[in-house]
Amino acid sequence: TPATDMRTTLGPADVQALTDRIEAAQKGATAIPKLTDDFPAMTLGDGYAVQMELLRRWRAEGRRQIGWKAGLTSQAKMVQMGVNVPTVGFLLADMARPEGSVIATQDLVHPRVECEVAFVLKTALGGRDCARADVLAATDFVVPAIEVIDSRFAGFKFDLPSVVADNSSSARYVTGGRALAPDALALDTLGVVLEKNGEPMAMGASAAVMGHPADGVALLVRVLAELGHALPAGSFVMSGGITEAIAVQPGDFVCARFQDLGSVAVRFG
Ligand code: OOG
Ligand code: MG
Repeated sequence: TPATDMRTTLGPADVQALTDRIEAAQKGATAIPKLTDDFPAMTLGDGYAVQMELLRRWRAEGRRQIGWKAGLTSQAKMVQMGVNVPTVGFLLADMARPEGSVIATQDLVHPRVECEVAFVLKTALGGRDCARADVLAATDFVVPAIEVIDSRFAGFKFDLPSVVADNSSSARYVTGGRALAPDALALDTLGVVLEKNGEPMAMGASAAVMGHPADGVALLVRVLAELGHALPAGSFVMSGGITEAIAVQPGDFVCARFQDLGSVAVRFG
């Protein structure tokens, strides 16, 4: 399945019923079986139909969208999750948490942390042929981020249609460090170390994301173009975890140290 194959099989009633399941699991922080257990014919396009209905509902509730995230853009993440197609998810303003704050795990099922390069756009970006140079030209600055993912599927086990419907496991995100213009650093060879309670748990370089993190953003733009979306100026975009994700528990302290961009830290309570 290419990342942009949006063929669908589900009818509107099934999309509503599956969105109900995801919405309840996210709001209640409860684990549910993956959606393909009941709908084995679900496609990537069906997963996005559910995700877009979830986004529509939450925006109708007054929640504000700040941007998007790419997921499963590195080999480490694909191997860890057993899914070999990158995905996208939406980010709401109320998913953000301040650097140095305590993130409540009681609102989450089984959180994990990832280290990612985030992009903030100065101009709009869209189109089916978006490439690295388009992303770099549209970028105001990059900033280091920790993403807290939380699959709503039991055992953190899923397949491509299910994880896409679950908004690519989006839960929380934290930015910190320092913002730099994309031409002020070598964006593809950034070293990163992800620490938990002072111990290095994972390390890598930003090229792990499709060769260059801007390629992760370009992929996201192309997927969204297939879904009829473009990114407005000011969008906040996360390019995908560089290393595998690390599970966290109450009391854990996580610090992601990025070459040139500084560090981001957060605690779990
Ligand atoms: C899906 C989300 C992956 C990333 O950065 O690769 C993701 C998951 O692994 O649960 O956010
Ligand atoms: Mg991520």
